[in-house]
Amino acid sequence: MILGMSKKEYNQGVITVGGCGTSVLHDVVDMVNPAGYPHFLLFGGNTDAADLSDKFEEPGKDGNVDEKLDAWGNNITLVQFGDDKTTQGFGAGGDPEVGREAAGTEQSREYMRKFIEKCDGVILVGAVGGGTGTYALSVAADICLELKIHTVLAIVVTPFEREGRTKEAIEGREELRQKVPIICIENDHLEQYVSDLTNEEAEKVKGGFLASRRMINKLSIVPMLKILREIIQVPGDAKNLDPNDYRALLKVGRYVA
Ligand SMILES: Nc1nc2c(ncn2[C@@H]2O[C@H](COP(=O)(O)OP(=O)(O)OP(=O)(O)O)[C@@H](O)[C@H]2O)c(=O)[nH]1
Ligand SMILES: [Mg+2]
Repeated sequence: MILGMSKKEYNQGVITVGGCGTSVLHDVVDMVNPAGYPHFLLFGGNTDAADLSDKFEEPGKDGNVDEKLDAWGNNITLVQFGDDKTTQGFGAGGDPEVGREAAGTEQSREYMRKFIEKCDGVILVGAVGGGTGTYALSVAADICLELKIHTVLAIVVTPFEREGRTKEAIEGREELRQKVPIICIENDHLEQYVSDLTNEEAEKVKGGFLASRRMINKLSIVPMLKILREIIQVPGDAKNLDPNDYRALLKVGRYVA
C-alpha cells in the first residue's frame, strides 16, 4: 500500500462554441467514441440550434441525436445558447454582442457551470469573428475562473481575411487573452498545412471554403486536442509529464501564436 496516496482521475473538459467549435466537436467525435473516454468530457454550445443537431445527426435520420448522446454515456453535453428573448435558436446573425448576451443568459451560464464543475481542466475551442464564438469563449473563460479552474487553455481560430471579420476577431481574441492563455490558429495560414494533404484532400480544399476550414480542423485542431489529452491524461514513460506540469506550463506561456 502506498501511504498518503490521493491520486485521482483527471477530468479534462473541452468546451466548443459557435459553428467552428461545433464542427471541431463533430470531428473529435468522428475520431474517438466518447463512450470510451469517461474522463474526457465534451461540451458543445451554439446559438444555432439546427447547426448543433444537424452536425450530429446521421443524414436521413432525424432526431437521433438524443439516442447518440445516450450511447456516448453522457460524456458529451450539447447546449443551445440564448433563449426566447435573445437568439431563439437561430444563431447570433454575425453580431458578437448578441452572442455575448446569449451565452451569458442565466440558463446558458448554468449549463456551462454544471459542466465545468465536473472538470479539473478545460480547453476552450471556437472561432472569433462570428456572432457566437467571439465572446462566448470569454463567457466560458469567466465561468472557469469563477469556479477556480486554473488549468484553462483556449484554442482560438481567426477567420480568413477575405471574410472581412478581422476587427471583430481581434477584439474577441484580445478580450479572451486577458483571461486565459491562448493558442491561435489562423485560417489564412491554411497553406502551412497543405503539404500534409493527400492529392484528393488538396482537390477538396481548392473546391471550397467549407472544405478548407474542415481540413484545418482535421490537420491542426483535432490532433492538437488529441496530443493535449495524451499529455495530460496518459501516464507516459518517456515524456513523464503529468497534469501539474501542464498547469505550470500554462502559467508560463500566456500566449502562443
Ligand atoms: N478552421 C475552421 N474555421 C471555421 C470553421 N467554421 C467556421 N470557421 C471560421 O470561423 C469564423 C466564425 O464562424 P462560426 O464559428 O461559424 O461563427 P459563429 O460563432 O457560429 O457565429 P454566428 O453564426 O454568427 O452565430 C468564420 O468566419 C470562419 O472563418 C471550422 O470548422 N474550421
Ligand atoms: Mg453560427
